[in-house]
Amino acid sequence: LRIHPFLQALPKCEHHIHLEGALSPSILFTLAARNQITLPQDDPAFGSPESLLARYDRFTSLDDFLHYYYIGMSVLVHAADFEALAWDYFQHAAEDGVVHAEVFFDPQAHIERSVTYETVLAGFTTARKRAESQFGISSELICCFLRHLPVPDCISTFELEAVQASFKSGAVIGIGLDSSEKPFPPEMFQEIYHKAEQLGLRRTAHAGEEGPVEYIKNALDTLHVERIDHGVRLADNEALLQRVAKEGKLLSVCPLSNVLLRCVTAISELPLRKFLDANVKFSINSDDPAYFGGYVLKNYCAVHDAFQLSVKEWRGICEAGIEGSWCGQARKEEMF
Ligand code: ES4
Ligand code: ZN
Repeated sequence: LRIHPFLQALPKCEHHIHLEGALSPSILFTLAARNQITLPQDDPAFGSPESLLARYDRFTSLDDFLHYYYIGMSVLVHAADFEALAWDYFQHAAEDGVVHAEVFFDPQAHIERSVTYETVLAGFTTARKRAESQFGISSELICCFLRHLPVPDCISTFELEAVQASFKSGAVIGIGLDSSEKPFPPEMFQEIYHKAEQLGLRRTAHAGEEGPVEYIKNALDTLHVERIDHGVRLADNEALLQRVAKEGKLLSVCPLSNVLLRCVTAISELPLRKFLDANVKFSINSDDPAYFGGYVLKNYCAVHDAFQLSVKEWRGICEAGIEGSWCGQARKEEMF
């Protein structure tokens, strides 16, 4: 895999990065020791940062990955831990030439361990401010709900005073839906998305990663999402593909993630040529960079090696990413 200086220099926006997925094995072990968190003793993968990293090469599915993802984040306890995690991500983002990042986080996974929403938000906010002042990277936070948990749990988290306050202040601009996709179809979460729409929040959802193309349609029809996370299965339905193109909705595609979690066997199998030809907008993203072998530039390079896109096509992809971002118009114009 070559590093392409041209791709590094493009004004890249990232729309699909789970901050908890930026937890590197080395930070994971450091925080586990500092916070006296016991990692599973019965899984040799947790023997050392090196053995854990080696295990990440052998994910068999989304759920196999999520098992490690939820154990990993159990080491995050204090605001300083969340700050260190986000700061590590923003340093990589700066190196990779990211100008704007809209980042996901999973509050339920922390609240259920008695880590407060305020703690999580405080750490992330400190890191975001530093990324803005030190690197000029603008960012937004998107609060994700875990679809494998009972819907009432999602709703009560959404209704928490601290969560509502973060929406009202603009600290968090929107909501997402993640974790195990099947058998948790988007329409289960209508109530929360309708409440979010009424509050004027931005809305996205993971759909068509492991789940079928119908989940993409249902996310659009029942959740009124403005973006689709992954959406690779969109290629399975020509009419829906045309509709997404016409509505100008952006897919946040995660190439290395799709290979590592075996949604496709190779990057070349992704329907990116089809999306370009049909005018379906997409951005390229890292998803869980510490788990999937690389940050966003590595995803760009892998796509280039598989598809040999033209300079014009690359510029078009980055322009679509800027247009599909949820920042203000003034910031968009700076990025072009
Ligand atoms: C995720 Cl790759 C992926 N899919 C669904 N949920 C997730 N949470 C973190 N990474
Ligand atoms: Zn994701």
